Amino acid sequence: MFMETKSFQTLSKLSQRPVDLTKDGVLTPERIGKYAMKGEGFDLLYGTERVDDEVIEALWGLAEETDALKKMGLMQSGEVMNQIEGFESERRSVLHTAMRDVFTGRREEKAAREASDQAMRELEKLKGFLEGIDGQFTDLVQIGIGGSDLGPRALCMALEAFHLPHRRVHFISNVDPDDANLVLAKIDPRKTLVVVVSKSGSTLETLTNEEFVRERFAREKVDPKKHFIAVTGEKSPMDDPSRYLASFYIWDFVGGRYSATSMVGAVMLGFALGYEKFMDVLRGAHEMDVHAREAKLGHNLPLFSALLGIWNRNFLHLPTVAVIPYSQALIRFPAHLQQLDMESNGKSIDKQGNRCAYSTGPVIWGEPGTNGQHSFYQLIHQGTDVIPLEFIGFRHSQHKTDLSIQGTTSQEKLLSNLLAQSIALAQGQKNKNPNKVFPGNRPNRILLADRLDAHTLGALLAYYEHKVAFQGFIWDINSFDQEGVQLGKVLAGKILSLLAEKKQGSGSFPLGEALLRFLK
Ligand code: G6Q
Repeated sequence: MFMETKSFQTLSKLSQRPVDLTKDGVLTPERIGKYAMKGEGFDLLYGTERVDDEVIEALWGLAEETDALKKMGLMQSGEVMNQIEGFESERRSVLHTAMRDVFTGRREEKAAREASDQAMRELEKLKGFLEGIDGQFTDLVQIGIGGSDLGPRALCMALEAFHLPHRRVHFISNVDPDDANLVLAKIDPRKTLVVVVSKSGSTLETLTNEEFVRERFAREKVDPKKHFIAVTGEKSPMDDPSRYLASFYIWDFVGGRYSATSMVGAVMLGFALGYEKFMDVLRGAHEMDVHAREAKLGHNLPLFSALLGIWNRNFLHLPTVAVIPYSQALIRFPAHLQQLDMESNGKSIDKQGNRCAYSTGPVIWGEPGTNGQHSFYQLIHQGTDVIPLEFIGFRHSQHKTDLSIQGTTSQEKLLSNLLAQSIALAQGQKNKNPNKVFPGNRPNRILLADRLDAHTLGALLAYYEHKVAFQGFIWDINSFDQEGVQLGKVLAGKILSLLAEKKQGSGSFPLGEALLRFLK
């Protein structure tokens, strides 16, 4: 479907001669002013992408021909989206949006309404729970991995400026005992809540770390039943309320990497920020959900961001994307996006099971600016590969304290760096000395908001979720399963069984046995 569209043909032709941003008179103030889109508190500045009016028109045409908006509507109404037709697959609705559809905008469709009702019940339970434990705990340890760690951790770190006083949050994800030991060295079990998060209730790393931490509590004569909380799927192996102080539920229609706004992130964020501030995260996400499904072609921010990505990936043939937040608080956000994007769109068959004859999800990576400027920007400016960038910036810092040094505040210095990089990458620099030549034409765009607070963060999270989903819709791939991740779990399980069988092979997995020899 993707390659058969008329827009695909048009874009292929246009990509023979994309706009040259380094040419005199191309990158003008008028262009910067014109190529900007607004919505939900964000400005998307894309004058530094290699697009012109014709390309933009064809990109919107591509969204229309592939029914991208219709599919977003179907997803948010609870239609089964997670499947490969004609083959065994998960066959599930994809309803992470229902986790925040708990305010005014309840959907009429039964599946979506039931999902948001379930979410509301868990939220009310959480509210009561948080009131009940108020003043009893100073620390919270979240144990979980993948989707049960990355998104929640990124959000927690992003909002540290707004954490309640005297509340600290720690994370254990890696089965590396050093991870757990490091956290355990910082906490007093008597004053610590432990939230064990596993949708499946069967993830090796999480269950191992739970036992690791339980053992420490038991050693210190602290009853885990009064400190441990479970967040898991109903009827999972972890669904045993008798072992926990409280149990909260998540459902199979919320994918791990889309679960930060479900109970997977809610318990920890509710503890850290307070219930009401956590609800601001949901509010921001909900507003972006409504925007993603209702804003029309030409005005839809995450859809346009998805289209610009497709232009760079499929027509300019650029295989990676760097996401660079000019915000220290977003230090783990690229790691979350790495999972969100690459686990969702790292696929090479379409929804009918056919091999894709086109590229799909790019490699996503990133690190906050300005720090990145002092390391990998060298390659970004002068390397042989062109790397598109998505900058994220905020007009104001989270903390009100700032200082004017030599005429500018730190926040002004941060933003000036962002703007200067965006222009330099697009425009390049001519010089007689080849070592000082910057080729330019390095596509990039800026997503700008006022301040990184709970509401804006929720909207930012949802913006990226929808960008990824839109790309999947246009590429006609299933963005909601993860066979590649499942394989790793199965193989590790096999090797572990061998190791447990007296640490010598059973003969059933010779390659594993061969590798095990190297551990001796
Ligand atoms: C996310 C993935 C994966 C998952 C982890 C943890 O979309 O499926 O990262 O979140 O493997 O799984 P559990 O929550 O089931 O422990």
